[in-house]
Amino acid sequence: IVIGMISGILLGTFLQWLMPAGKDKTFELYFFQLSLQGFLVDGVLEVIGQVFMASLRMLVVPLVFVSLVCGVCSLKDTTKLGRIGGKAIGLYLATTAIAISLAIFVALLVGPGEGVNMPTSSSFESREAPSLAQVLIQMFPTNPFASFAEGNMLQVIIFALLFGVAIALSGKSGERVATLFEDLSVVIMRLVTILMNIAPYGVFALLATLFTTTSFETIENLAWYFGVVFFVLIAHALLTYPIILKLLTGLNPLIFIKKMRDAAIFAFSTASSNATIPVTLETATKKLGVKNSIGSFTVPLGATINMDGTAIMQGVATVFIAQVFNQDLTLTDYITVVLTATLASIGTAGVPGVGLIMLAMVLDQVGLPVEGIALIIGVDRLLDMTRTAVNVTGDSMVSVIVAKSENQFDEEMYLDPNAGQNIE
Ligand code: DAS
Repeated sequence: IVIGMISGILLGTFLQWLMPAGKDKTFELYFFQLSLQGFLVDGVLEVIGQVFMASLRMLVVPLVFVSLVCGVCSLKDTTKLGRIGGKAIGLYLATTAIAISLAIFVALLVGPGEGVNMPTSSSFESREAPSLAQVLIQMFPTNPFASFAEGNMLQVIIFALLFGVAIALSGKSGERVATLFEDLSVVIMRLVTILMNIAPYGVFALLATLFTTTSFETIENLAWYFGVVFFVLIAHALLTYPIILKLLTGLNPLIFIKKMRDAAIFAFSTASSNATIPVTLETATKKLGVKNSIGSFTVPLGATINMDGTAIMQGVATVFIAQVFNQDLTLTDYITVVLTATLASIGTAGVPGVGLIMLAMVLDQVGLPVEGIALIIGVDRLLDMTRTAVNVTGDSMVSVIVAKSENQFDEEMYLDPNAGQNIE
C-alpha cells in the first residue's frame, strides 16, 4: 500500500508538472495535455480510484451488521449477560468515548489538515446541523431495510444490537440463527481481506488523481496527521488507562503497563485484536490476576466491541479530512462522530484494516468526502498496529476492573513481578 501511495503521489505530481494551467501553448502541446487529462486522469485513474472507494463502502453495512449481531450473540452462552456484561460493556463504551473525544480535542488543537483546501468532488452540501434530539431519535430505524439501503449506520447499529439480543433470547431458533451469523462473519472477514489486496492499486489511482491538483505540502500535513494519532494513542495508553485503573481499583498502574508488554507487542505485530486474544487472555489470567471466569468473557468481548485505538484514529482522521477539504463541522457533527465511532467500534471486528472501513462510515455520517481516506490509507498500517496494541490494553484494563469489582481477582498475582513469566 505504501508503494502504491508513493508511486501515486509521484505520478500525480509529474502529471501536474506536465499539464500546467494557462493558454500560452502550441496546439499540439495543448491537444496532448487534454488527451492526457481526459484519458489518463479523468479516465483510467478516476475509474480505478472510485471503484476502490465504492468497494470500501460496499462492505460497511454487512460488516457492521454481521459482526455486531455476532458480538451481541456471543453474550448468550454466558449467564453473566446481566451484571458483568453490563459493567464490561459500560466500561468499554466509556473508555472508547473518552478516547475519541480526546482525539478530536487534540486534532482540533493541532489542526493537522489546516491550509490544504483540497477540492472535493463529492458535493458537501452545507446542511443545517440536526439537533442532538433529532440525532438520537433518528438513531431508531422505522424501516431497517431502508437503513441498510441508505447506509444509515447508527440505525443499522441499533437494529443489529436489538436483533442480536432477540437472538440471544430465542432459544433453539436463536442458536441456529447465531450459528448462521458466525459463518457469515467469517465470509465477510474474507471479503475484507480480499479488498485489502486491491488496496495498493486503489490507493495508487486515488493519490495519482488527487495529486494532479494538490501540492506537496500535503505530505507535511500527512506527517502531522500521523503524529497526532500516534501521540493520542500513546497518551491514552499511558495516561488515561493508568488514571482510570488507579481511580477505579486503587491498583498501581505501572505494574499493569509493564505486564501488558508481551500482549501489546503481539497485538502490534499482528494488527489484530482477535489474533491476540490468546495472549491477552494469558496475560490477564496468569499475570494480572483476573480469574478465568471473568477473563474468558471480557477479553473476547473486548476484542470484538472495544476499540479505543481505532476510535482515536477515526476521531483524528475525521477532523483531518474535514480540515483538508475545508469543511466546517458543527458541535452536533462532532457529537455524531463520537456516537458513530463509539457505536461503530462495537461493530468493528478485531482484524487488520477494518478500522479504516468503519472510517468510511463515520465520514459518511457527517457528509465528509470518503475520498479523504485515500490520503491516510498509505500510513495506516503502522497506525493500525499501534492502535491494536491500545485496543488490547483497554480490553485487559477493563478485565482487571470488572474482576476486582466481582472479587474474582488475585491481587497477590497482580503484585508478583514474576507471575506468569513462562508465557511464550
Ligand atoms: N486492527 C484492528 C484490531 O484488531 C483495529 C483497527 O483496524 O483499527 O483491533
